[in-house]
Amino acid sequence: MKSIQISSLAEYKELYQKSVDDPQGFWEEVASHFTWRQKWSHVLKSDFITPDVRWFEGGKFNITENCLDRHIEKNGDTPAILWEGNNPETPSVVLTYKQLLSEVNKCANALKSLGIKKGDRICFYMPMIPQVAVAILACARIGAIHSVVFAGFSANALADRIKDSECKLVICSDYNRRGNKNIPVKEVVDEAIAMGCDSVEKVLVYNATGQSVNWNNDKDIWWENIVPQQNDVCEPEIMDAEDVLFILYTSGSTGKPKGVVHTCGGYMVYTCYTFLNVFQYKPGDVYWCTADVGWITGHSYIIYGPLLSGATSLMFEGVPTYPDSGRFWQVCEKHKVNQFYTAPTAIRALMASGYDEPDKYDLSSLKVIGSVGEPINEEAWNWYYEKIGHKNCPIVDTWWQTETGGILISPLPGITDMKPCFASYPLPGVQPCLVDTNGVELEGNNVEGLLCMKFPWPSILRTTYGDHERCRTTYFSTFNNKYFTGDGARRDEDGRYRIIGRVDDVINVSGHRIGTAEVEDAINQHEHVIESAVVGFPHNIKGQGIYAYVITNGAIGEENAFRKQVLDVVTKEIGPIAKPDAIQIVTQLPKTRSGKIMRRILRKIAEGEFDNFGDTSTLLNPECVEDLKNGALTLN
Ligand code: 7RM
Repeated sequence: MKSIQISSLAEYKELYQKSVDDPQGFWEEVASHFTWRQKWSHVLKSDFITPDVRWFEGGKFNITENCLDRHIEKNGDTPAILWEGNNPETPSVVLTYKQLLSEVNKCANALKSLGIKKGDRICFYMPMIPQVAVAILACARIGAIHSVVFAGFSANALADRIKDSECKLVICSDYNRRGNKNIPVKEVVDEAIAMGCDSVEKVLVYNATGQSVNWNNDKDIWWENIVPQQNDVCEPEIMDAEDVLFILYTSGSTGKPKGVVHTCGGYMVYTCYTFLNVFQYKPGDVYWCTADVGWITGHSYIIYGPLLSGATSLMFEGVPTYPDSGRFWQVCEKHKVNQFYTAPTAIRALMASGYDEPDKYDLSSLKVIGSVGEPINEEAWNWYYEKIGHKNCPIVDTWWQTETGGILISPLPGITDMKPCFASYPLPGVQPCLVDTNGVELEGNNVEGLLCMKFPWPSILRTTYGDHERCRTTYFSTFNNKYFTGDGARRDEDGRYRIIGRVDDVINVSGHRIGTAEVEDAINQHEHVIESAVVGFPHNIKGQGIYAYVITNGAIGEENAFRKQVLDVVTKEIGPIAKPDAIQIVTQLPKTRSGKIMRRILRKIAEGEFDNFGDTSTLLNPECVEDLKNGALTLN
């Protein structure tokens, strides 16, 4: 392998085969393209899939040296981050690799001056501004562990996450500009800290908007007062490949969100390898991923993957519809974007708000367009292909998860073929399989089943923070010797995968994972709620919407006022992204004799499907089904 980038179908096939026959040899070669201070003792210590896997153990390095320092000599003046503000009038900001390294080092020295050391956890609650990238890399440079929380989560949700990983420092901004809104950020952090986040010693605040905020002299520090004056040299902390790089919380089917843990070495190798291959990035290209850094897509494909590759990564502060629904395309035109990566929900929303809107912009710079986060429907795929890609750009429908760290299944543009709505083929190094509910592997093609992985890849999660057993039971014990993804999928006659969606109690709303249990717990906080059950239903724009069935104590008064209160409770407990689209007030939920809610029935009714409930003979209260149907809300 001369470069990490695959350039032909023959090479793809050859490498895929090699990665199966000799995974150690395959990954050893990929890893040799990075800067290590000391070579690893083993590429991989396990020949089956387990969270106890170790990749490149004994290898010493720092990921930021690979993201920044090693590009300086040849590409120091190449833009690393190209920032576009919420307001189109705001001048863009460019940080070259040289400048970014200098900013990161200053910030790293500031973190040190605050007493932050290797292994300490830092919580980020930040808008999409260059400083979030600077601070994340600064954190990694000194060996501290970042835990980025999406700035749309509520104070409650933030507090839970800060407490779970006992963060010493919170880094935030004063406000967050989004569309024509100015959202308080520092205020939410204050509120969260007041909820008993005793581990937090300091709050580092970046003054992004200049508006006034409450100030606590004991804890709060302005970024402007301690970062700019630091020395711009900071020797990177030398890390082991298996030292923790970050924690990122994600929702599962049960309980509270889990802190998915990724380690330095495998994550570095895998995100760079996938970035270069899936987007076929070439020097000089401008790459744009519209995700928020609060999600895994932002971590892997705005920050680490692109910077490890020496790419120019565009970072956008705003929203797709401000000042109007042409904004994405205006930014593509303005910066001559070559690779564009977004979510189906954004594509559907923009298609709905102006089918021909993209025609007003010159999108001829685009070479590859990508999709991530949820299944893309055919209509959206076609619009994206025709109106954005002008039938010249391969669409990379990339399937992956927070837990996988990087893209596992995706077309390689210009290399493998493409079929609408198919994530298609696994990348070399990835061994997917489909199993039935008993865990029996489905051989051959044209089969449908549960998507698993049979062999580890370098950026597989290592644990869920503070609860290794939970990691093992959630992902590695449903089926023997396999990692279970939670998704259902189909393999077509040529071996391409089509992802159908979650088979567990996780709802994918606009590409964001939300556990039904989490939403139920939030709704149950309302004083007049006795019990609730939440399911997903197909939603035209969001992919899935949230449908809540609620049993009340009868003291709720006017129903719509009550519904509004329920939405407020959910906003307070989790954040606006988890607000139900429909709340049906019911007197009973369909339950089995063992007391389990039969969600299948609730899903059907939410879908507007009133028959074919399957076997309901185990229902304790079959009479409630008629009432549920009668009270059903019509949606979409
Ligand atoms: C990257 C990300 C993971 C879940 C995953 C799927 C769904 C993601 C696709 C997709 C169909 C895709 N991480 N998903 N990508 N479904 N096609 N290309 O989204 O942890 O937040 O979500 O998202 O259900 O399990 S995530």
